[in-house]
Amino acid sequence: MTDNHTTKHPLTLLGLGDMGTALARTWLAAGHPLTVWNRTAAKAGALAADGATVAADPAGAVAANGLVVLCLLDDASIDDVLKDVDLTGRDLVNLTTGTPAEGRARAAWAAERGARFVDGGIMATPTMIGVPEAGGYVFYSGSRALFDTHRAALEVPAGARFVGEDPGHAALHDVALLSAMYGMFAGISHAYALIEGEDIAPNDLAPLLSEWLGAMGFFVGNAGERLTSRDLTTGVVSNLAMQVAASGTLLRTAGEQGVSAELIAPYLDLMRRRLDADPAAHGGEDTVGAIALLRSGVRTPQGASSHSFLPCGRTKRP
Ligand code: FVH
Repeated sequence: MTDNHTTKHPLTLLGLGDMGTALARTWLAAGHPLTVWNRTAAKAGALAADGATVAADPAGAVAANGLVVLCLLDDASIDDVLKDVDLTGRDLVNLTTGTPAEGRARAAWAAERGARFVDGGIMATPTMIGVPEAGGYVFYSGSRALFDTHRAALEVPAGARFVGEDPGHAALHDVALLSAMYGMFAGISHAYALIEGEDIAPNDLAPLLSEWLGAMGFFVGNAGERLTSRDLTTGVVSNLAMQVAASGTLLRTAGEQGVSAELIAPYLDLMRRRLDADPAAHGGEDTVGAIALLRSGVRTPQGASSHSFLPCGRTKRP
């Protein structure tokens, strides 16, 4: 502990799971006076030894400081912890993973209780917390005034990126990035399954996969540009008609290797449906056009809704 606690930013943390504990350690190491509470009290023991004040209950923890950070399992657990607690005048920062709708509802809930609110989406694992070179950060959205007031404390565990005053947008950014990550995990899993039982070592495929995924990373920016310009055809180098034809090879190879295509088939199917909707219109696109079918939520070539932000050709509802 440092001698200059009074110049530091006192705060309360509710939730001492793996992530909450990692957060707590960074605030304590930086000399911020920290009050903690956890449903299972034993998890607070090591932090108490490092200087944290352990509150007896959530009400006591919330009363201790103006800034109250939540790092609980899910949105429902927030109700369990805070349903009977006076939040008047508190600044709530919710680092519990949730949906955009949960973030917006939680902001309204906090306002009804006289609290300012910011929602957060943590883009880091516990081991990346307090390790700036690991590159972890947190998306924040909601009250800009709250964020500006507490920014210095919030930047202690990891970088802070404010993404707007819509309290749903931190979760939306979080889930968008996580969804892309799981898509990548799915492709990698399929690739390793394909070589299993062959004379190809996973450790030999690994650098090839990394290199290839890095090279294909251009698709992120390419898709962003096309979604913005709505130009799906200029400069396309691997057109949809060719990619759909080639996708049969991927599916046959999965069959030959005895591997389920369940992880890659949905995306290949989406490409095919986009092409089938209007081969002349969509054959010269790349795969960005398939996003229009996702927005429709309808699994037919005619199913894209009028809400789509992409030109859909004949994919709009008749
Ligand atoms: N760990 C990770 O890699 C990810 C990284 C990205 C962000 N997530 C989210 O962070 C939230 C907390 O995650 P965590 O890793 O700390 O999760 P756990 O170790 O499982 O700890 C959960 C804490 O929540 C408490 N809790 C659960 N249910 C209740 C309840 N009904 N009432 C009160 N507290 C509850 C639990 O208490 P206890 O089991 O120790 O008594 C823990 O403190 C989460 O949203 C991740 O999605 C982590």
